[in-house]
Amino acid sequence: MLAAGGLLIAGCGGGGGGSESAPSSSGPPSVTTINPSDMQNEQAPPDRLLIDVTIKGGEINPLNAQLEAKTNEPIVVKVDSDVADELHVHSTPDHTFKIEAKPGQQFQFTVGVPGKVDIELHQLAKTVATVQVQP
Ligand SMILES: [Cu+2]
Repeated sequence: MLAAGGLLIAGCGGGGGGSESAPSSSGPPSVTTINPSDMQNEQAPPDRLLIDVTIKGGEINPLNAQLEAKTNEPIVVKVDSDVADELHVHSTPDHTFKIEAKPGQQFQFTVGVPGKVDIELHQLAKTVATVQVQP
């Protein structure tokens, strides 16, 4: 986890921890600079989770990704693959999708029970991502 890196992206629904900001009035006068470059690196709209998976030459991307979703939020898995495999979503109930050796495959599901959901490739025996499903 790299949560301490200061790369907190606002609006992801995560976070949760209380931020303790001690007011320091003893130091030098604080320079307030208004920075017009707001970092906005949103990759996916907040109402669904898109996972872009590439399987090529036995390499899987991403691998062991840590993602978050909400209950009943659509989760879309896009797969470009050069081998046939089986995508297994360890939710309750679980989902199994047949992956073919071709690009542009798309699978969608929702998870109705909060918890950790592993998305696995059973032939390659790898975990693509683990989705923390929030209630
Ligand atoms: Cu499985």
